[in-house]
Amino acid sequence: MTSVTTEAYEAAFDAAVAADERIEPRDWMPEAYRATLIRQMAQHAHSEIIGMQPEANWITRAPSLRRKAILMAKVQDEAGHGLYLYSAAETLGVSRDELLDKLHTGRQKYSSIFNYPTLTWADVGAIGWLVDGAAITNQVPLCRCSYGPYARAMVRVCKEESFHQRQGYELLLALSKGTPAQHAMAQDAVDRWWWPSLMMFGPPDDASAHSAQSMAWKIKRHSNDELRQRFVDICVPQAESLGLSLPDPDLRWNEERGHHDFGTIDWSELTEVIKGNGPCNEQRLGQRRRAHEEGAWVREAAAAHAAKRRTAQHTEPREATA
Ligand code: FAQ
Repeated sequence: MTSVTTEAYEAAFDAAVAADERIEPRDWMPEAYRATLIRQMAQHAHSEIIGMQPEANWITRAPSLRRKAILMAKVQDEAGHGLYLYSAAETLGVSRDELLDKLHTGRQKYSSIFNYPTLTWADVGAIGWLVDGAAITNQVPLCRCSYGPYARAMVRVCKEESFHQRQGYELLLALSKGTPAQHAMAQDAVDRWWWPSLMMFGPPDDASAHSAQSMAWKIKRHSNDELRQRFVDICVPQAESLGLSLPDPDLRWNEERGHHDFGTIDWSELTEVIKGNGPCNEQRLGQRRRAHEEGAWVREAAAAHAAKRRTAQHTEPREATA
């Protein structure tokens, strides 16, 4: 391709992004745009499937049949989200095997939040309310991402996440209104999950390596700090309705800004968790690698079955349709 043609392609790409048109898999795109999307979408997909682990830990111990059925459906939904996202990433020319290999060898990340333990049943509620709540706040703008397959996957994911957030809220409400011991369990879970949930939005804007470029490409529509602030503003009245407090003495309404001020986040904790030193990093990745190895026979059987069907179709007698 001559440089004149490349420039023409670049101009067409820039014009499409400026006009809020969607970039589709067969469209020309800068290599750095493709790489950024693969990085973010892979991290997102990995988060969905690793995110199944902390909650799945409670499926066998859910306190009622109703709660168990809800939790099983939620964990299955997360697996589904991973599949939509891996499929969407594959439209960029990478294979699912390659992405999983990068996850298993620590060359791609997943969300820091899933490296914390689920110590009590109330943690299932706190994950639904706070973690799914943060995920929705981050992902609703991704429904308008400039890359078509990612944006479309997000529409369905957000609908399901919204159900997840409500089930978490409802679970916490039941505990908060229950016995004093149940109320204390709910409060303890919120105390432990609040700050890690704020870290899900990523480093502060002045330390976010990718935000400016991703926003210029309209992959991200808002900065990490904007979305974090939006999340805090949404959570404060919800915590009040739940009858639970948020563990931040500096949290207060700022009339001038029209937002809640909140305390300083311990960014060294996020850095450590991302580096692999969180409370459960080793356990989560170990479990993921084991599940992948133990599932090898399922992938092989599915591939063999597909190959058999293809052969059968080719050798089927023609008279049947003549
Ligand atoms: N954890 O320059 P930025 C869910 C990394 S899904 C780990 O700000 P960017 C559903 C970042 O990758 C939750 N790493 O980066 C669910 C980059 O590293 P790199 C996942 C983090 O991409 C609920 C570096 O730090 N959601 O919860 C984190 O512009 C319940 C510099 O950061 C998504 O992935 C972190 N918290 O913005 C499932 C949403 N923050 O790649 C089960 C899509 C930052 O250079 C149960 N992703 N890093 O090596 C995004 O929106 C963005 O990627 C951000 C980060 C906002 C996460």
